[in-house]
Amino acid sequence: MKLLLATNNVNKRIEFQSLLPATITLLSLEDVAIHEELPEHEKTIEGNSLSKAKYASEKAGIPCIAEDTGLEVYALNQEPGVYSARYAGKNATSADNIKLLLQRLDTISDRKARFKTVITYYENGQYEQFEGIIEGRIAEFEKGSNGFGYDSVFIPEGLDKTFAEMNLEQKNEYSHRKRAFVRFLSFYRNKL
Ligand code: ITT
Repeated sequence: MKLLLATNNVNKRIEFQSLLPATITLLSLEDVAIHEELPEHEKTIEGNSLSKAKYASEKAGIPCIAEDTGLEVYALNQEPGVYSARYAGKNATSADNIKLLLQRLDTISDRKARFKTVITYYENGQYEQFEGIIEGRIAEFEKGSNGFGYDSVFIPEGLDKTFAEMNLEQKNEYSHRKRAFVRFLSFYRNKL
């Protein structure tokens, strides 16, 4: 069974690949000749997840999954949230985003945060969404070198190491993406 994964983020793709049953083959945007940026102009994680899945599915003419993820910091009114990828500006790197986040939390003791992923499955004008959340907190400084994005400053609840100090298998035990994916898979298995 082939399924299109609409993402330009190589790390997301690696994580999805590690979660897939062998019966499902992921197609990339390149496989279906989509080379442009996906539309992400909505104000919510759900909205952006849907707009990416809809765009890619309609353009390729096959069923598609896409996801949008945000880091929500409680003391910052859920920032950076839907703007996680561009928190420090349009062309910001993860290092820029983390720097700004740590600056904003510098004098704040409540460092509670969560990652939220929404996966959208889109097929023939119909869609379903699947949410995955992991609660945790933002570390005082970066730790670890695995993973991507904000992994080096996110510590899952009940643990004392960041996602970047874990290998992928360990991150998958807790991650927002895995939690959303498990829900998606129980829906998708009925289609196989
Ligand atoms: P798409 O092509 O899938 O849209 P993207 O990188 O633009 O890829 P998002 O719009 O979902 O992805 O942006 C999410 C931001 O949050 C981005 O800065 C990521 O680096 C970060 N992020 C997403 N998942 C993460 C994870 O599991 N751990 C750490 N940071 C993550």
